Amino acid sequence: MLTAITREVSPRLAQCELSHVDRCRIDVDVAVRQHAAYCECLERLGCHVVPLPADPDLPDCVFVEDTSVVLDEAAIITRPGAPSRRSETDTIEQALARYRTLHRIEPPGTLDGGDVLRVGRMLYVGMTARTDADGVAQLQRHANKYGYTVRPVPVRGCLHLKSACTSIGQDTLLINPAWVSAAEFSGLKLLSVPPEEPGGANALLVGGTVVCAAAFPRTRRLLEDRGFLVETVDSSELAKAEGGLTCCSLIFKT
Ligand code: CIR
Repeated sequence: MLTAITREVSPRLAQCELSHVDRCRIDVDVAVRQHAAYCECLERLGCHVVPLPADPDLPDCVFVEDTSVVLDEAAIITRPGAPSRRSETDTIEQALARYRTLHRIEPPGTLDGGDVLRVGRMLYVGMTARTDADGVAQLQRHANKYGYTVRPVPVRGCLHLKSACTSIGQDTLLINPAWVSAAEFSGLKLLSVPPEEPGGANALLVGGTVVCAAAFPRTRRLLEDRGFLVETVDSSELAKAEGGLTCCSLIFKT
């Protein structure tokens, strides 16, 4: 079975962290509706959704992906790179303790889950403003125990590695080569998003279905033409907070 941990949208979402996106007005009610539709989509695709309550003091708490790295054998609670996001991990840690042995990234290291792309036993880790060398080294120490290899990957022009590429199944990565070099992923099949849809590279694989944001119709068509099963959700309001589709859930086997 697949379990998906999600967290409700904070009423203070508009005070979120922003790095590569200009601040514009965010309608929290719309974000809440879009997030509910996202959770329904996960349920439709077979996930048991575990919704956690928002913390009004944590504007970015809906973006649970950044708070941990969930492997089949254990979970690593991160230390998010943005200081305003550090205490998001408390609630997630409590929720994950039911399912996995926990390890933690300790200060001074930083690591955002959005920078960790898992492909089989390989963990590609984006070197970004949120994830530093100490965070990667700590992740490596924990993950090595379970037989995973960690490979740091340079990223430019976007927030996280998974803004630039995501795994869509069939040994294939959906990638925006402007943000991460295709050469980092030798041995994998790569599908480049249309250049006019750079954010399309953040798609979410759930079971055998690729969930794609409604803002990227060309990416959707490309995926369908290549035989992928695609579902679309509208996440435009969460995108104003620099959130993609992977960042709103922690999906793992239970
Ligand atoms: C942040 O800057 O931390 C949030 N506003 C957005 C985080 C998105 N997380 C993700 O894509 N994994």
